Amino acid sequence: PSKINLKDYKKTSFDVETVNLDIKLFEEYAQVNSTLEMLRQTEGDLVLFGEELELLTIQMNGHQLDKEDYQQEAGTLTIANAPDEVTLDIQVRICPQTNTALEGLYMAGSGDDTMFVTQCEPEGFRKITFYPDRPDVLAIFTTRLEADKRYATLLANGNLVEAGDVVDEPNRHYAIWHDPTNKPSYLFACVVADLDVLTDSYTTSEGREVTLELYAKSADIDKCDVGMQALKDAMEWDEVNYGRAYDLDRYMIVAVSQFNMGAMENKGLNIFNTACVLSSPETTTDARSFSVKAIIAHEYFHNWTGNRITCRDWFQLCLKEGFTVYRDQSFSADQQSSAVQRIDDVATLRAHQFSEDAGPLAHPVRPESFVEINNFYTTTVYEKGAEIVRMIANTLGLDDFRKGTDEYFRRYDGQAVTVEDFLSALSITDNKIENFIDWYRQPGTPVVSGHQSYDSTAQTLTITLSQQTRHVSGFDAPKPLPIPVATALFDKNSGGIVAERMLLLDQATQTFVFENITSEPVVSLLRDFSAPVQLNYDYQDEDLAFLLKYETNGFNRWQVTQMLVNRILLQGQSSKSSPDIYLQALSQALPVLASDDAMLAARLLDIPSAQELASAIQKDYDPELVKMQRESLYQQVADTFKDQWSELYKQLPIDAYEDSAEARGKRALRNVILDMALTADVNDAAEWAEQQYNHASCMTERFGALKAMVNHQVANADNYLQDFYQRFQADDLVIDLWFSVQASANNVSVDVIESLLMHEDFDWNTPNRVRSVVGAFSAQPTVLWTQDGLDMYTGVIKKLDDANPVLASRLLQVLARWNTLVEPRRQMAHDSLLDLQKNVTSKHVMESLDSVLNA
Ligand code: B3K
Ligand code: ZN
Repeated sequence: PSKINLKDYKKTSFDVETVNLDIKLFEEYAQVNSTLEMLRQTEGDLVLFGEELELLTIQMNGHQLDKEDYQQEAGTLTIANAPDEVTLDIQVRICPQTNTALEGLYMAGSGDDTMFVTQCEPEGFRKITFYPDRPDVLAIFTTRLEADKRYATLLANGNLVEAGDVVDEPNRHYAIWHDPTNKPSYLFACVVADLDVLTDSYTTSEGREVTLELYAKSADIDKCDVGMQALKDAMEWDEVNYGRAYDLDRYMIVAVSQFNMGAMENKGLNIFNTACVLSSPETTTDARSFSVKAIIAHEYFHNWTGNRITCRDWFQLCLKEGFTVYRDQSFSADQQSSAVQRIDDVATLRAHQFSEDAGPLAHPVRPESFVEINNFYTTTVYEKGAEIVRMIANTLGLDDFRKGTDEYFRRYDGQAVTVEDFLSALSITDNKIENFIDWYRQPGTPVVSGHQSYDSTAQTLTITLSQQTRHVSGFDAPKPLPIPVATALFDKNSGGIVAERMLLLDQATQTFVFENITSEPVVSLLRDFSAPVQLNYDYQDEDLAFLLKYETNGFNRWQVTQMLVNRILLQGQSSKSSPDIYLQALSQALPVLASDDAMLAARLLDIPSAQELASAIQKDYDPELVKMQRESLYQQVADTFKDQWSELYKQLPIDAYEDSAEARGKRALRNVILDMALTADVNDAAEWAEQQYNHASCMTERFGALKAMVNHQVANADNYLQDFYQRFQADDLVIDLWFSVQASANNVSVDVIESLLMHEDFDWNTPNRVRSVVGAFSAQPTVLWTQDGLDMYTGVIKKLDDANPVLASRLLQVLARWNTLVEPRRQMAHDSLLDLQKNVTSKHVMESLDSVLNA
């Protein structure tokens, strides 16, 4: 398979004006007839893409084409010397029933309980019919669906124009949908199913009455209210914050249990993984429910950032994803404490994106080449992409950012554009953000180091900052990036702020002078994580403890605890910080916070995950050692407050369920305290866990108790696991939790995983289920990086390579940092990867494996 390069971008020779699709579903296959009206826009052949299609006939302007009239090879169909105006009629046959890759049109479910859905982004439409399947070809779609009447629900993009019975076929019916908006093929969707619907409505600021419909299986329809409310909140939020109103009369969301990722923003017809749309207090944890709202908002926001304005080519993916993630993060920050939102977003960025950027899969936010674009739906494109938009917004200031986004929507509505177009619209008030383009081009996480010097005579504080980015092979030598560093100076005596400024570091090294500073202050940097960088400032532990006490920025209070923890865990033996200062600082902060902001208090007790710690280790990473150090620090924290857990726990009794930020905070803190108490061997803690499980008002409480019991192997843990299974046997998403709590248990072994994979409820065709076992297990580096662990894990990848290469490649990416392991694990991992290479064929897995092995 060949590389595709950004620099080779060319317009298509032919544009599509309109598409008429006729999709007939039968027991064993689907017949797809299409009519494309096309117009020449530049010289050259007419090129269509098509994969896994059985071509029946093709006509051009009414004439049947014979084999010698076109050329078919490797996924393309080329017609040379086509006239300037072309009508193509194409008939193909496809087989959704055997489509396990979950791209294109596929059948989900099994037995009597099946449905047909599509996933076209990025290149799935070419598995439905021949088409110039690229994001810069925009057309008007009309879709006719026909199927057996047992599939009562027939949906496609846009508005329903007509529906009825098929003449002479009493068991079949049809529906015709018309989408008035010009759209790329990756936003096409249809659904043929038997579903219930929750209906609501929303009147936009422009006075449009929009029907909102959320489709799910009848057993799940009572779990749709949270999603529906989130949709209405998101619609209003986008009107208020970006001046964007919805543009069709209907907005549909469909829940599907077999789906490769979270959700898909198809125009007017979103398709969602059940895990990302269904939510009820009894079955869904708070964390999951909160992310349901965020994902609903994310897909809704794509209507403007992605659909109305789309990407010129897939290299520009961050244009829609980075901006849309920034928008959904801002939306979520309005739904809870903004500090906690920022903490969660940054924790995800650090754990996943920083480690991606530090390893062999590092790539720019806008990649320059790819073999398989599916491999680039990464945390770098999404989360680092969002960080860039955030830096731009903060640099411009929110008013000018809004003027810039207004201009972006005004200028490019209805077009397929580039990152440069985005920056040029945002520069309408000011061109100070032009050099942010380098953030999109340069891979690697910059490290910002710095120190300060105070001149008591001149009463000045000088801060010196410098930046350094590792040179990723295959790219130009890194150059300095514009790095906004939000800074505040704190008076050592009063703890108050004496100066506040946004420093812009855009050279390799720079000094910043603060005047009229009457005594040496403590400096707080990178407030609210103003840039996606590693900070390496020459702090004393005492400074960090001071900031934990006095910082008014909630995010930075968390950040300093993380710095302290990292110092304790990661520095060389000799210079290692002692945990004392950290524990003292915690003991001052915790009691106050526990009553003021329970969610923040819960976060302050975070100890970075093993993967996050590993991402900072370049060589001789020893998973056992890191695990031991993490656990020993956790134990020290638990022991330090041993006498207080009981009181703190009792201050948080189980109340009637409420979905407020405050109630969620209390539940989160209660679960953290329960785990701490079990760690410290507090008398009765096992009993608290059982009580909490038995009297739980919601899943957060029940699952928190179960997890704690399983991780601490309390005497009754197995009985509770069994009880949990029996209670929720009929609910797939809860059974996913049941699998994952076992697969991610502290003491998990490869045998346990193997037996979970053999369980009668395990299903290789349901990505959620695969992730609940294999994904959960991959977070256990001490077991993953053993011969048995690797054999099992690579065995899974081999198994999925052909059936579902998108999922297989995603799982493989977890092994990217094998090269940093201590021997003999490193050699073991290398051998496993080489062996895997001999046994896989999909271009998805091959491309990832090539990069990973080139470490
Ligand atoms: N745009 C889709 C992602 C499609 C992934 C294809 N492998 C969902 C989202 O980002 O909103
Ligand atoms: Zn998205």
